[in-house]
Amino acid sequence: MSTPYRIFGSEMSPYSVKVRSWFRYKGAAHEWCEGRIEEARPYQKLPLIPVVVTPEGEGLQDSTPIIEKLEAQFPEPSIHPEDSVLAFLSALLEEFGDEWGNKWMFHYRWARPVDQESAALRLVRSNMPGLEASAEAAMAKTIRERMTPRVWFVGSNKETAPQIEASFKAAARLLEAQLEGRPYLFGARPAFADFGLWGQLYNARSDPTAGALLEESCPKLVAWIERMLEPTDDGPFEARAALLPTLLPLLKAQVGALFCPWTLANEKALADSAEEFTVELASGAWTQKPQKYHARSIKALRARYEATADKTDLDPILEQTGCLKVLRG
Ligand SMILES: N[C@@H](CCC(=O)N[C@@H](CS)C(=O)NCC(=O)O)C(=O)O
Repeated sequence: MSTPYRIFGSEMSPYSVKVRSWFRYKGAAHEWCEGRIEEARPYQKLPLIPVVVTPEGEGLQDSTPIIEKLEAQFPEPSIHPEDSVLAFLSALLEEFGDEWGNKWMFHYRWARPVDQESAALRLVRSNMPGLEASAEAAMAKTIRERMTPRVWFVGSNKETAPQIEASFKAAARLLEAQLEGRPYLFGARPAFADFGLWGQLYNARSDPTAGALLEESCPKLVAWIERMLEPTDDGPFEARAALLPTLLPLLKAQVGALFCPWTLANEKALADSAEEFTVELASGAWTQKPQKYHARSIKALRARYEATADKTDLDPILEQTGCLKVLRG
């Protein structure tokens, strides 16, 4: 038997489980390597997980390009709807999940003592399995002390915390509506959007505070979170007319009103080498230090937009939901 792909990651890393979910969906032979990051060091260009090592010994990083590259090698069943409008909206939601959804997850994980304690202990168990109880507790304390002040990294602070929490709750309700009568966001099989959003929401659900919020009021979303652990092809994607009534409100209230203006402000701050930026979002004033990685991923999304040959139907949707400006750069 040939060597399978190896995924070096953690159950606690949204981008790692996202890639694993894709591998499971495709039925592509892989080994999940948790707590073994040392083996991946020779392949790692950035100190981040996941790292995928191919059977040929090539190291891949960055979940979105990893999935895009491997999708070309494992094209069936495709994660991209045939309808180019839906395919683009799915890619937009994937980016939104990776970048904005990460704010929900990271904020809830490190904002309150109950979540900090739970996450720190699970991180120790994932990264350093087999420690004795006292060593485990000491390490969890160190991790908690190191991670808690880092919420600023995703833009969480006194001013933005209520906005992040309101966005999480509103998005959960909108996703709940999207999942009414369908197992995945775009129909009977998972799309790119499902993978990006799921990594973050699966992790949020594992944390006490965010998990309780989801359990309380979003049964369909919780069922989807469980389904996406081992996603299956249960039929085709649905048509635009069936999907847009619930998709448009999500795009408008979350992607267009929050994520897109935030993206533009973040990008401008990086171009100006600003230490910090403030942007007026629909939810209020938002101040944070710029996030470097994000400027790169939005460029990739713009390239996808440019590559969409016929934008006749796409542009009006992007315009009405407030998402067009950011894509035109
Ligand atoms: N854009 C990257 C983000 C990867 C990322 O931020 N990974 C986090 C864990 S979820 C990480 O490795 N952080 C540093 C660490 O855990 O040491 C991707 O999509 O793979």
